[in-house]
Amino acid sequence: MRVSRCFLPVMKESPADAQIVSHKLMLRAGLVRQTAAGIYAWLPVGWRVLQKIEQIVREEQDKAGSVELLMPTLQSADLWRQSGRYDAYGPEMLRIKDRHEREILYGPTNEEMITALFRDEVRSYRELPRTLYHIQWKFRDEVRPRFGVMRGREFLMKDAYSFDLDEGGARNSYYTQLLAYLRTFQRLGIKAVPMKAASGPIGGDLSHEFIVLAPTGESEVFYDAAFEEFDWSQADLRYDDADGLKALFDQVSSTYSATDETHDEARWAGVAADRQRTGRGIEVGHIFYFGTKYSASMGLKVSGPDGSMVTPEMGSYGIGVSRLVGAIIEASHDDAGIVWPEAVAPWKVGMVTMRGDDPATVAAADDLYAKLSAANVETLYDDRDERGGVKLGSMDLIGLPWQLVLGPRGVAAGTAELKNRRTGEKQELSLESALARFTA
Ligand code: P5A
Repeated sequence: MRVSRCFLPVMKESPADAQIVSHKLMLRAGLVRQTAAGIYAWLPVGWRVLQKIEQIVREEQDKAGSVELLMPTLQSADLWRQSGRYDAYGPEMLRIKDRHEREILYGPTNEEMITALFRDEVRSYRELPRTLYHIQWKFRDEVRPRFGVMRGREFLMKDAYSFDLDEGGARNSYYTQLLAYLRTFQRLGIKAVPMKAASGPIGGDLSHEFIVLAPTGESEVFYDAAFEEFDWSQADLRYDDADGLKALFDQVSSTYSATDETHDEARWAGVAADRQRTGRGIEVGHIFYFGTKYSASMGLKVSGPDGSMVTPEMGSYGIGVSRLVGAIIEASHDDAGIVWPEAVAPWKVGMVTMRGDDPATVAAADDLYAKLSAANVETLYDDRDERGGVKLGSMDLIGLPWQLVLGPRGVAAGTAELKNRRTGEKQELSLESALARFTA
C-alpha cells in the first residue's frame, strides 16, 4: 500500500478526549475515528489489524472443532421473551421498533438465537456434541462507553456456543475452549491469564475471564506467580485427549487467580507472600458453562440413545475481538508509538524514502516495493514528498515490525537501512539482501 493512495490520517498531538495510551495511539496512528458515542469507524490501518485478529481467532476455533456460521445483528424481541431475558436485560439492550411496530433489538449476545436455531433443526443425540460460533458485531448501550474500542457500545465479538448430551460432555467442551483461548492469545502475542469469574447475567456456575495485565485495566486482579511460568501453548496437548484437557483445567483452577469480584482472602492467604501478584487487567475473553438454562426455557430437546428426550447442556464462550486491538496496544507500545506483535501487524514492513524529491531514491524504492509486493510481503510504502523525519516519526507511531529506509547516499551505494521497531536495532544492507530478508 502506498501512503499517497491510502487513507491514513496521522495526528501529531495527543487527542484531548483520550485518557489511556491505546486510545490515544489508535486515534493518532489513524486506526479508528469515533462516529457517535462508543461507536467507531475502522480506518484502513485499524481494519487490517481487526481482520488479522479475527482470522487468528477463527483458525484456533476451527482447530478446536468449532464450526463457523453467521447470525444477524438484529433479533426479534419474541426470541428473547422465550428465555425470559427480554425484560431482565435492562437498559443495556438497544430496543427498536420497525415500521409495523414490531419489537426488535440489536443483539448484545446470541444465546437465544443459537438455541432456537439448534432447537428447530436438531432431533437426535447423534448430532451432538456441537460447538457453533460466529464473529459478529454486538451492541450494548453501556452507561459509560470509554477508553475507545475497549468499552464501546458497538463492538466485535467471537461468540461460540456448545451443545452436549450431559454435564461431562459440556465440561469437556468448556475445557476445549479453555485450551483454544490459551493458544489464541499466545498467537496474538499477549498473555491472558484465566481467572475465576462471577458469571453475571448469563448465569451458570463455571466461568473464567481471560485477563491481559495492564495498569489501565478496569478490573483489579490477584494471581499466583505460577502463571508467569505457565506453558501457554500447551503444544503437546491434543483436543481429543479428554484426560489431558481435564488436567489442564485442574491445573488452572488450582493455581490462584481472581478478579476483585471473585477474590477470596482465605485462599489468597494460602499463596506464599513472595508469589502473590496483584495489578490491573483488561478482560479480553469470558467463558461460561450454564447447563440447561436456555435449552430448558426455550424447549430444546433431542432424543437420547435410549429413546428418552434429553435437554442439552450448554456453554458460551466470548472473545472481545475489537477490544483486543486496544488491549494488544496497551501491552505493546513505547514512547514513539505502537509496537505490533508480528502476527497482527497491519503490514509487516514500512518503507520510507528520506527524499521523496530525489529521482534515484524514488526509482530504487519503487523497484523494491514492486518486488516486495510481487512476493506478497505486506508493505506500507511512504512515498509522499514529505520530510524524511516526519515520515520516520509516523512509521514509528504506526508500529510495523520492520522499517526499510532508503536515502540518496545509501541508494548511490546500493544499500538501505533496516530497523527492527521493537529493539530499535539498525542494520545497513544491500538492496538485494533487504529483499531476500523478506522473500527468502
Ligand atoms: C459469551 C459469548 C458474553 O456475552 N455470551 C456469548 C457471552 N460474554 S461477555 O463477557 O459479556 O462478553 C464477551 C467479551 O466481549 C468483550 N466485550 C466488550 N468489548 C468491547 N466493548 C464492550 N462494551 C464489551 N463488552 C464485552 C469482552 O472482551 C468480553 O470478555
